Amino acid sequence: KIMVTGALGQIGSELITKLRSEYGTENVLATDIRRMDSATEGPFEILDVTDANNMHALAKDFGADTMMHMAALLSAKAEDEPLFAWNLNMGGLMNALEVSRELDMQFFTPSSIGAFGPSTPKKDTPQDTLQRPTTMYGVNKVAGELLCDYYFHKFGMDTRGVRFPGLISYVAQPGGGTTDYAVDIYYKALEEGKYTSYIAEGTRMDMMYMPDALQAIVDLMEADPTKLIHRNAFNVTAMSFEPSEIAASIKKQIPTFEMAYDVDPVRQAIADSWPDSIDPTAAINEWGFKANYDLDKMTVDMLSKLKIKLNV
Ligand code: VAH
Repeated sequence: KIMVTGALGQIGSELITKLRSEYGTENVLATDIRRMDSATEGPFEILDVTDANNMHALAKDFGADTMMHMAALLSAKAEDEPLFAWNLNMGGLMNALEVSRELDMQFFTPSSIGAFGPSTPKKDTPQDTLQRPTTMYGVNKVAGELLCDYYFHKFGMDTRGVRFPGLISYVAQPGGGTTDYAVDIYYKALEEGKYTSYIAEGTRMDMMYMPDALQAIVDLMEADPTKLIHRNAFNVTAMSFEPSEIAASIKKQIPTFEMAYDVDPVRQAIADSWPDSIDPTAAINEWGFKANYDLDKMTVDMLSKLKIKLNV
């Protein structure tokens, strides 16, 4: 029985659907700080992850044996409000780890390519390498990785995580990320036929389509623990592209699409501090990670799904 925090977030909102189809609706408790807008079936509770007592009570009452902690403030928002980001990202994580330890739960939380910094090798970034991020979000992610490994070594907790690249999806729009230009571009391509990117041409970053991200979570959590050399957190990626390449992929489907640039220095600085492409070999070798969507396959699926969602 799985408890999910941040169930209304970009990953959380689709993770709930994925987990309920894999394990049964009644076995997945969705929680978030506000009520679900669309009245979907299945267990849901209001939870502020900085409230340890409520988190413990909900997990205990539900009989959860697995915690998937997805609630967090993303990179750009965290740069705007670093203190709030620290309290939410680290306070929430510590509560989720403690509740999971007390109730003997298996544990998952995502890290990010944001856990790397300017001094990290940018090409084929190794699984084990220098991590000195220059953003509050990155500090939170590195600290989070170390904390999750600590709970594994110190308390024998079954903690597992992946370093997600930028995630692209059409269900819930991301809030406050840096890679979100790669989501916004699809909406604007259909709504306006053009997009003005806040990330500069030539800025290469790792990306992944949401279906591959959700499958990676399930595959990692079901992996044979004796095969895991690493735990928190595995590099995973499906593709690496820069704005002009996603624009070209969209142009193949919408020939009249036009791309422009108006760089946002804050989010550009964040993007520049991250790797260009990371090496997912450890995830492939230790638990069979694989991605099914490349850029063009993702573009075709995103545009077809958004045409329905936007009714265009
Ligand atoms: C962000 N989408 O932009 C998130 C993610 C790697 C990027 O951490 O902050």
